[in-house]
Amino acid sequence: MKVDAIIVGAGFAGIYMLHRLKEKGLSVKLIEMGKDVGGVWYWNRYPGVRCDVESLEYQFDFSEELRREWRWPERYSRGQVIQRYLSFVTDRLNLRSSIAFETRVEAAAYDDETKRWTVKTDKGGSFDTQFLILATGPLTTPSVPKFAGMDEFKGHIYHTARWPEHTVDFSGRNVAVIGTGSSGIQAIPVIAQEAKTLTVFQRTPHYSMPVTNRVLSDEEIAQSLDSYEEDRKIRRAVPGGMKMPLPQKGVFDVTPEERESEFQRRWTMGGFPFLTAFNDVMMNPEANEEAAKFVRKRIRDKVKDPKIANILIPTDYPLGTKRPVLDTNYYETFNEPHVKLVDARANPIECFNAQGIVAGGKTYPVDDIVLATGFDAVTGAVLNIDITGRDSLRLRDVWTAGPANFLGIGIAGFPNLFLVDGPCSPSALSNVPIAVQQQGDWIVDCIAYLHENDIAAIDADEEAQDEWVKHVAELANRTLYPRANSWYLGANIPGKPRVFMLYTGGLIRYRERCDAVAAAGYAGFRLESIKEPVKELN
Ligand code: NA7
Repeated sequence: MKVDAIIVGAGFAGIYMLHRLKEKGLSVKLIEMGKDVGGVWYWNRYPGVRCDVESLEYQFDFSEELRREWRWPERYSRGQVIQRYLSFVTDRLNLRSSIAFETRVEAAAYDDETKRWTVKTDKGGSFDTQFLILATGPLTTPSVPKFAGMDEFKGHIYHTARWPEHTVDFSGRNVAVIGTGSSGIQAIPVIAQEAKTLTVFQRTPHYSMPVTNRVLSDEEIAQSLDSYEEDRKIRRAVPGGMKMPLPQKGVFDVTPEERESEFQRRWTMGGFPFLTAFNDVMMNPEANEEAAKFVRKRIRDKVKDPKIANILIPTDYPLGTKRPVLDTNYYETFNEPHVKLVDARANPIECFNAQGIVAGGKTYPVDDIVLATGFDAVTGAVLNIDITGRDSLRLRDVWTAGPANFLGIGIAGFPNLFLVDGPCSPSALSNVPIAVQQQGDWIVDCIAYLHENDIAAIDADEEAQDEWVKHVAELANRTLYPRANSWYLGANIPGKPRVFMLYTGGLIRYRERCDAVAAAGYAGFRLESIKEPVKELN
């Protein structure tokens, strides 16, 4: 089948790309491995799954009608509600017929003669397309640790990112959860309410802040609709792409009393505003430590047994450098008599056996095991596709030392391939629905420019790419982010190169750079027509 563009992935990024490209009159097919749209919100169905960005922010804002037609029930949405929202958007924009569901893209190869891609799927389908747009998402490929004896375990093993569609009933069952990132911390209090016993295996303690979720009132919804235009502007004038109280001062610009009071105020608000109480928390280790000390105190307040509190309290990496978690009753759950915490750092998991999990020489018998062990993040889903560019260059070989691209959008040697919400872009460090609209608009404008100027292919220049990768690393190194073993760095996957994979400079700076490149005739990209050899425009 011959099309103008193939999009891979039906999350926020893919749906927006599909809408914009169809609007421009291109023939487009979106290929999605799930049975429905939603991306991470389709697959993450585990108990307690919730977004850590507020509902009124975490949605598209390109259409006032869409906003008026959808009613968010809660301040922080359940994953299933966001999936339903994306399904609503898909139908409302009449996009469903352009999506091939339950289909996985296995390979994509570029032909330098025709300047087109051949995309192959697991259903035997083959597409001939000019543009290949990878909207595969940063949190798509589950990380499933290979514990010895997994096959011997007699009970059920679930992964939070591949939760069954049917309801899983844990009543009367002895359950183990491995992992205490967002997925584990959200699931643990909910599973604990149902299970007979719950044993949590924690390798690294996380910093978790109260989400303070609540039902959204009609007044709040009406107010957000009244300020639709103004809020759109605000989102584009702040680095994170979401309306949130911004800091004016550094931690040490105020007295200790003022600091404590501001931390407390933000803590009570709930959610990420705590992290932005002061402007140097993510940059200055001493400032960060003040915020971390506040959180540690709150954990001690919540957990009755000081020995358990000690295991739950992070001390060896800065607050916020592993993605902080927003929870409801996480720490309090460890006060329940049927909930046990195993320090899997002091007593590493050795293997599974027929009865359960063996850690520190002891068997913990359980009926069910929940792996909340995260993702091969940011690059996993891209590299799962066997992508071959110019001169038989394989992306898997090119990215052995970490992801490289220009602007987080184009990869040198892989013409007409665009990444959305991918490595070296703001992605999960910003408000994703807003970030993907900016990147999507840039890509649509770029494709229009190519058409208008009779250009058959666009390819990132290697020098521009090297400079961008260096810039992304330099920005990250100015922050505290590289100081933790996080998925941002690939540190959670054995053998993965340790490279900070996201752009920490914020959406404003990122947009300015993207716009400057476009305004200069796509400087930093090589533009090629079918007949002529490479034309250097920069
Ligand atoms: P995360 O945040 O990567 O958390 C995974 C957790 O699983 C984390 O506590 C890991 O410990 C733990 N883990 C992973 N492998 C093992 C093994 N082999 N043994 C013991 N423990 C292990 O993934 P999530 O799904 O919770 O969240 C991902 C993002 O989704 C989140 O940041 C939000 O953006 C939404 P570790 O810390 O590596 O020691």
